Amino acid sequence: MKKKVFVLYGGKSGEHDVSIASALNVLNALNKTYYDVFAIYMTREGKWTEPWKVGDTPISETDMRKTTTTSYTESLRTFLASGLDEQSIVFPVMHGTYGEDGKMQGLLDMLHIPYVGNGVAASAIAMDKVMSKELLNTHAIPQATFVAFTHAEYEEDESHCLQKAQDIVGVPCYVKPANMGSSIGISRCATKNELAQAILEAFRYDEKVLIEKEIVGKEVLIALTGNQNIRCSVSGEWQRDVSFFDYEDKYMDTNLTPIIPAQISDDTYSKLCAYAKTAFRALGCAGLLRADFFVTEDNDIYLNEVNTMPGFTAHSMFPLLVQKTEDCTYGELLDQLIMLGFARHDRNHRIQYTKEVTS
Ligand code: G1L
Repeated sequence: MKKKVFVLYGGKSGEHDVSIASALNVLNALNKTYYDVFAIYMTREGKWTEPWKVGDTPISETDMRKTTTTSYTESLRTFLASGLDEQSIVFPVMHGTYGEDGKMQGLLDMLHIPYVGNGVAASAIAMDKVMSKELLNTHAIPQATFVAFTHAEYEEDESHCLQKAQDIVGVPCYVKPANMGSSIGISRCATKNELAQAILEAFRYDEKVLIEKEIVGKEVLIALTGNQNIRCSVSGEWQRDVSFFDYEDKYMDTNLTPIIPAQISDDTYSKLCAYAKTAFRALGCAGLLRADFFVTEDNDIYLNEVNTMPGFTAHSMFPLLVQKTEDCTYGELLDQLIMLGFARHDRNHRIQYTKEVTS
């Protein structure tokens, strides 16, 4: 019998369009001889559309933005009644329902519905840059020196917080909202005079703010796949093509070319893999993780961030790294992740069952 794959995409987040681009690739690449494929769109307003079936004919971005919306509860009911069975799996190509990761995963857990990728805890922790930095610190993974404040702490004693940031982190530094979902609200401070302004800016987007020391180095990415057995990809980096001018003679620095493997030594690569695997285990990841590092001129290594829901178009680094490592297609990567999703679900079921029997 064919498996059913329900691809969830869109959502109430800044990454709405990123989600659509990624889900478009996923929907078209899923092998329709193995799977009955359904797409479920959540609008920017947070309304679910009816699941619609994707056939052999490739779909377009216009198809994906169709909004035959019903209210949240109505279509949630539709979704749950839409013929989910033992052979069904959800592929969530979006951040959590309301921008906080882990919520959709929690809902699916409670309904015993298998899904692709990371569970509640890993998704929620990775979403919060402060929580993930604190957790990974306890596993001796090198990271840029940082401090973090809640809005309440900062309000209570601003000058103490500023002093702490200067003493522990110093400048140049980056000030970021803790929430992983927002790429906005991030500033670089070259002098201490810019700190207060940058912190206030970051507090516009989150209750918690992270201040971290600037690391000068190149960013090297590693893709991890698996559940208990973690597989580490080759490394990758983006090379910025600065030699482009557009027709208006404006400087374009948006051309990024992937370099796979990254230009690093074998020794550095082994260290990156070891740290990446430690991070995967520390976060309790399932299915996949992208670990992003800085490698300095002196080959010092710092983990920059982990991503439980990495960019996922056919040209994104995560798929490219896995494809290069496993010598597989984008479609075969999806098969792998789906298989891992079912395997994790079966294992969780067995654990729950065993506990019931022994109690
Ligand atoms: F399901 C997977 F494979 F775990 C998965 C889910 C979501 C991989 C990658 C993503 N990525 C995204 O959802 C996004 C980067 C498009 C966020 Cl909006």
